Amino acid sequence: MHGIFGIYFIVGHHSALRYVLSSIVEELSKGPTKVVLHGNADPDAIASAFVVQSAFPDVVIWTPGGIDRMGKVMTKTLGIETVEGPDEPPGRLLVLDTSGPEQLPEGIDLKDAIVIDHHARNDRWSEAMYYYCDDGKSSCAEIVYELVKLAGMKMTREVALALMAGIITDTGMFKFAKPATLRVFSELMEQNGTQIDEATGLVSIDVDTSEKISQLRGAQRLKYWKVGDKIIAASQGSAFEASVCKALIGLGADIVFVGSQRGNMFRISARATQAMVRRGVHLGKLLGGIGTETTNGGGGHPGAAGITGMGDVEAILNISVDNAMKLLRNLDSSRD
Ligand SMILES: [Mn+2]
Repeated sequence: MHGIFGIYFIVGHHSALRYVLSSIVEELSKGPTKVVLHGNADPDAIASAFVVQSAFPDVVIWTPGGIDRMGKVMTKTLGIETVEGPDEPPGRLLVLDTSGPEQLPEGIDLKDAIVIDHHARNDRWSEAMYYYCDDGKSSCAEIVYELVKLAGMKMTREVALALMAGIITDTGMFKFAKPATLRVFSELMEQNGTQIDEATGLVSIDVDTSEKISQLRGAQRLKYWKVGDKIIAASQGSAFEASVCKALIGLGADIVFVGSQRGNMFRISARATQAMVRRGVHLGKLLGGIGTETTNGGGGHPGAAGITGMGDVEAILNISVDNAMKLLRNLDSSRD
């Protein structure tokens, strides 16, 4: 099977994509399966795993890199069981919602793995037996929804609500949703009699004081650069990078990078406004490029991305800002 899917993807033929999904359905029906999720698994990842667990036999959800706060509210409310620890559970490996292998524990064998994702296409997954990547989807939940529909599964209310919550969080409450996302969402509501507030309730968390302080510190340490009438900002902190990014976008920045250093490891989150994305900014590609340049792992969506690795956070922040400035200048000159 190796490599065949790559050809289908380039052809992009609808029935060919469906063929790959049906092959995946067939494989998962054999069981057992261990679903593995990226570190700090978010509601989209958790929802996708939960749906697979409900539709196929003997599915264990493995979260070796932990679960984020919204994901934890969701697992608790829906009673979703996950296995944390470093020990690999038995079963066929299914990787969901994960942009690259570097987001998983080291030494995982990808030979028989199935990878389903909606981030920018990543050649580092080429070892996997099946790599189904649809970066036209706003969430992994939408792809998994297709998958279980093909499997002929009868959806429960809980499963529908989980998918809705995954879509809501990955689209920033529909801000980044595609028309097809809304069609899936309305289908989920209609067929299961579910309401939007039930789904948001699965992922609602109070912002605690430590997060607010991280945001304030991020603002305090902020540096910014002007390119034309656009503003690129960068800051450093020790926690809540994504939340600090959001706060700095709220202050008026168009593109933001927030990094933290832990020992010799660094972590950077990046965000761009939708207006920037519409003008051609793709932070997933921008950070992915840095990952290749520096052998760190980076990737993500056009408007939200991250990079982790070994090295000096300040240096990588500088490279990120430089690349973003170049990108904005190029976009400006290509418009003239
Ligand atoms: Mn996702």
